[in-house]
Amino acid sequence: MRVIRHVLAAVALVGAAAVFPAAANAADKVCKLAISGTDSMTYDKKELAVAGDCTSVELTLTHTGKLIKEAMGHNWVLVNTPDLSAVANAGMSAGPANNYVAPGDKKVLASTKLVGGGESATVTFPTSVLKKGGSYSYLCTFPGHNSVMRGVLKFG
Ligand code: CU1
Repeated sequence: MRVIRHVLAAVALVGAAAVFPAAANAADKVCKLAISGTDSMTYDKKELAVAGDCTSVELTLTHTGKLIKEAMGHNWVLVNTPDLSAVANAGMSAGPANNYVAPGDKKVLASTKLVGGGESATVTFPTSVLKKGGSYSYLCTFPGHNSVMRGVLKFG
């Protein structure tokens, strides 16, 4: 009987230890955002807001059109606003095989893959890449799209 009690106590301790990592993550807050792209080369939103207590963002881009991605592909790329043109140009050079995002581009804060009509893509990124009170730009880097497919993301 005594042995069983010891075993139960050990199991309880292991259980408690397993709970601690979860408790440490209790402050994590994943905030979900959604944006759509259309066959008319537009996003449905010009502005996105992320609350200051979000620790990460899960953004889903949905292409609500019917055109294939080779003709009307869209992605969602987050940058510091002054880097917008540089990222768009580097993306164009990188081409469709890289979803029009230059591999390893440090100016890219987050990006989804390229999607065509009826498809969607999700990217999750930590808000540690953002500054509280900051304002950022997002764009579609498919060639020619960023002139109209761009918007502002605010954090905090
Ligand atoms: Cu696009």
